[in-house]
Amino acid sequence: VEASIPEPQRKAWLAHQTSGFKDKDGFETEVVRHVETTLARSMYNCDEQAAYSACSLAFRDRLILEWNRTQQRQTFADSKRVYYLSLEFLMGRALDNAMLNIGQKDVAKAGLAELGFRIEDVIEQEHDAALGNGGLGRLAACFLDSLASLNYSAWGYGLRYRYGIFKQEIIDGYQVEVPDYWLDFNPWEFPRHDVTVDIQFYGHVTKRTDDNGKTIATWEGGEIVKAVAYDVPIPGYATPSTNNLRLWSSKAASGEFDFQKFNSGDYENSVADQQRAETISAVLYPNDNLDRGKELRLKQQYFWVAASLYDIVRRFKKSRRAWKEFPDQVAIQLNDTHPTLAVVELQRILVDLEGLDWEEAWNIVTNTFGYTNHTVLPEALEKWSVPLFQHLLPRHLQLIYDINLFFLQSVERKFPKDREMLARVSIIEESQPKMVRMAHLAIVGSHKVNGVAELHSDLIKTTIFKDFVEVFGPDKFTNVTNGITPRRWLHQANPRLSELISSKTGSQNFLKDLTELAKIEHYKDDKAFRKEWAEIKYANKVRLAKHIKKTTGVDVNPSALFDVQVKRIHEYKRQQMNIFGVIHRYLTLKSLSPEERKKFQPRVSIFGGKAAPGYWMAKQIIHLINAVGAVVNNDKDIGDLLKVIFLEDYNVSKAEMIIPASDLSEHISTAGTEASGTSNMKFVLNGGLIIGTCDGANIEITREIGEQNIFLFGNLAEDVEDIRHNHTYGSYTVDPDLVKVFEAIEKGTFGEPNDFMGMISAVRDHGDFYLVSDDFHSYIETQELVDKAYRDQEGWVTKSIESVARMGFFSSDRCINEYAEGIWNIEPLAVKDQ
Ligand code: GFP
Ligand code: GFP
Repeated sequence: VEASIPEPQRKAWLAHQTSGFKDKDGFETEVVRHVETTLARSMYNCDEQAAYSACSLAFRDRLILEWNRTQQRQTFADSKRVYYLSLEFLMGRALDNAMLNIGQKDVAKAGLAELGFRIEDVIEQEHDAALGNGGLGRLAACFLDSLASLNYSAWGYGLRYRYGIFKQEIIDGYQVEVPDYWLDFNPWEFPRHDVTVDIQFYGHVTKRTDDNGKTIATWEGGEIVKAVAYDVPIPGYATPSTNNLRLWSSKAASGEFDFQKFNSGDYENSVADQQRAETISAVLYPNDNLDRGKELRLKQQYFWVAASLYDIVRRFKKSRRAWKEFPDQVAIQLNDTHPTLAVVELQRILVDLEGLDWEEAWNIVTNTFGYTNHTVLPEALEKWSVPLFQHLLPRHLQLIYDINLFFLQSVERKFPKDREMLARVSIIEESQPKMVRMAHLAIVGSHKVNGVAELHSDLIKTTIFKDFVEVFGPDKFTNVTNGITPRRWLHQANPRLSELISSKTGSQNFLKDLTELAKIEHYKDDKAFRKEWAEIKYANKVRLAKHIKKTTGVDVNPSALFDVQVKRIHEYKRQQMNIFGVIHRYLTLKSLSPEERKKFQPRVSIFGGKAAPGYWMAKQIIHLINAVGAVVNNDKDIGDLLKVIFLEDYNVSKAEMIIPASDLSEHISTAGTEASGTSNMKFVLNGGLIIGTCDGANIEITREIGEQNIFLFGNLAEDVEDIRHNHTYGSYTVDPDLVKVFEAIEKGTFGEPNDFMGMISAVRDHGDFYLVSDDFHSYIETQELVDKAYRDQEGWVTKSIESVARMGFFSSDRCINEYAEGIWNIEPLAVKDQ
């Protein structure tokens, strides 16, 4: 790199190349400089918000140097890069992460203290970057951390939403959605006004034949919207590698507004055009695993993939290689079906714009893409209506028809005259109106399809994608079990535990190789170690108890068992079963004499999570949790024996506080519905135990940590279909304990019963699709086992230590290495001089 800097600039360049602050004085100087110049304030009126801004800017300066060097290193190496296309990146806060990954949090802590600030308060000032709904978006964020930490040449591509996932307020027990305007001051992004792409929508296609008899299609007319790049540096842990997340923002292409309209007095419309363009990247769609087929969402998808592909192709062209080398230089991962249009767009670029033959182009396309599926719920699989496609992306629809034709011809050759097979696998669903099935397109357009946990990857092969296994053979389908980054989810979220672990493993290397956690198992009988282990959990619970008091006014006893379920609210995740179980516990306590009650294990049931705004049942669940809390928390008979807490506005930074404070967490989805889960991994890594069903990654967690360290219950995935069949065609009765719970609700114990009847009748009258009643008895029994196990505090600590020691497998580093080897065929880029 150095050699490429022209002589006149080299000296200045070299002087500028120190990354990291020499010491706390160097850090302070930078903070003061940013306060006084960038922020144009004075140190005498520097509040915590200003201190946060200046501190972030100081670290950003450091990151940018490394970012530049990393980008240059990757450009010079000219080796294969991977592009992770995700409509969601649930990043959370950046400052703490940057300080820890660079390894200068101590310097910042000391420097801020000298300037009169507590680092924790400064970190708290940052607004979460909440560009995601839940697991899928947070997985993408963990992947970026691992890709950078492992020195892979990798970029993320996403949308820069003006509004991330809504902020949740709880008012009178109900969820109220408030817009999340997070961009007021965001030091972590760089606008690149020089990196823009014009994106076309609507219009029509003309075809002509050239001199060689080849048909040339041209997409004309319609409207143009401009995509502007915003870059977010992604620091690797303990490596100078700093990768890029490029987010696209939409802008009217014609500049500020249409001057013709303006001059003719039509000011309103000229502004309206501009607003219409900006709407594309305005909001993240809240997801409830139900595909709603909104035009704006399809516009978002095309806008984002077209801009990203333009950028990827432009970068590829810089190296002047032959097109057939494209898949040797570029791997693109489709995070769910949201970016599937990229398959069609690349084919369009190659055929229409670059003049490649169909076959040659299609070969390149299919060798470039990989597709990750995150759900087997059929209602969540994306479909777009053909008329909508025809209107918005007329050329893409033609290409989809051609892709489908060639694909179906190949199926016909393999399964002659099997028309039902053709209809089942077709990319086009012959419904009214016809629909484009995006998952089918993603499978046909990719060389590998993966699920996110073993059970899930098996299920996609035997259920939703069964026919494709027959068509393509089993090798195309693979599994990569999800993982989490131990940097954020242990080191950052639970610094004391991280420190205790490193004191026993001898270094912080376990943060780079999580299997080193195994070493702590040697200390599981060490008294001092165990004592500190338990103290750390207690301290984390005290911290959460303070937050609960501050935000809900409820006092909770940190010695009680903290039982946590935090995740998106969805019937398949079964928060309703949890709250029914809480009601059962309450009724049991009420039926006991004060003496008998004393024998009960005190519990705090903690819930958190957002309901999609249009998901009525999920909102009812939130309301019931709050209604139960209002009664139980004020019942003098109950006192500390049971508290029910709903924590408002669950997000990444709250997760960092809640997860380390959990004794028990609930991962209780109906077997076969949760693809993997990743919070289950976070909880165990922080020394909490799990109550869970045999679903998703719970199964692999059990295999790693041992059956004695997890509380499993409920029906198995393989039996779910039969049970459902029986609900519909046989006889079924609701579990007697659950009947009592329903009676209490219907009697008005928790307020107006009508408010909760939807939840009851889903179980009692509408076939209990999620098997709440079938699993209830075993759930309650297993909770009793939990109580018993918790009373044996020594035994509990042993389980906790053993579990953490055996969690090495669940690092997102392992996961990324599997993708790199099995799907992307890419190697880390050596970082010299470090
Ligand atoms: C180019 C250069 C990089 C530079 C970036 C900044 O990258 O060195 O850091 O632009 O946007 F090569 P490409 O996007 O062209 O890869
Ligand atoms: C989805 C699946 C989860 C899975 C994540 C990441 O999460 O089981 O762990 O994706 O693969 F449902 P949500 O976005 O639906 O929370």
